[in-house]
Amino acid sequence: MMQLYGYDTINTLKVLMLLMETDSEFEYVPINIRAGEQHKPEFLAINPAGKVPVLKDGDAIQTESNAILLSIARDQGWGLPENSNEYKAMISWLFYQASTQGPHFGQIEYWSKHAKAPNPEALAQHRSIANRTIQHLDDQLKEKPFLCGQTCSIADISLFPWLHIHEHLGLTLRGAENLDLWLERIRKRPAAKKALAFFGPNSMFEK
Ligand SMILES: N[C@@H](CCC(=O)N[C@@H](CS)C(=O)NCC(=O)O)C(=O)O
Repeated sequence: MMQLYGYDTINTLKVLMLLMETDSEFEYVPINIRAGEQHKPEFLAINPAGKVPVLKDGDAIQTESNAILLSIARDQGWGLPENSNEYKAMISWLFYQASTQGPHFGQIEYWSKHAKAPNPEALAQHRSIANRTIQHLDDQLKEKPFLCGQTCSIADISLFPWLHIHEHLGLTLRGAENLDLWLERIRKRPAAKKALAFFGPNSMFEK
């Protein structure tokens, strides 16, 4: 059985969502990154980078949430567009998530929730870029229900978690109705509901 090493975090949530969508059997192994368990030798033997999520399937160990999404999608036959242009768009969205949405939304969380000394300039800069991503996503969803077309793909799963908690980050979707509708469309999916409830009522994903 596959093992998912994770914690109550954005990148673990992505993988959980796909495991739920594909009805995959897995064992969840919590790694408490707030308590530093990611630095323990036992975990570093699994991921020397000291980060979650990690998916272990037999002797295959995979890190990087978007790479894990691609592998599960391929193995389970879910969430990969068949149309070649849509497939290419899906790959671009995964890179956009990892290079733009993830880092800037992550920095907003850091500067607004965790930093010991405030830095309003850094926070404003990351919020400004996050607002551009919101506008961009909203524009891209004008004529289609999901990022790559008519069906939900791993691009939607990858971009969803940070947007799900946008209010927690002090961001608004006012004026981004297409994106707001997309968010609701995904939240209503039974698999997304199960994944959002996975960490219990105290998780930031439960609202
Ligand atoms: N690019 C990686 C990011 C993984 C990552 O940053 N994980 C965080 C939690 S979401 C972590 O393990 N942080 C602990 C640490 O860096 O010490 C992915 O997409 O999986």
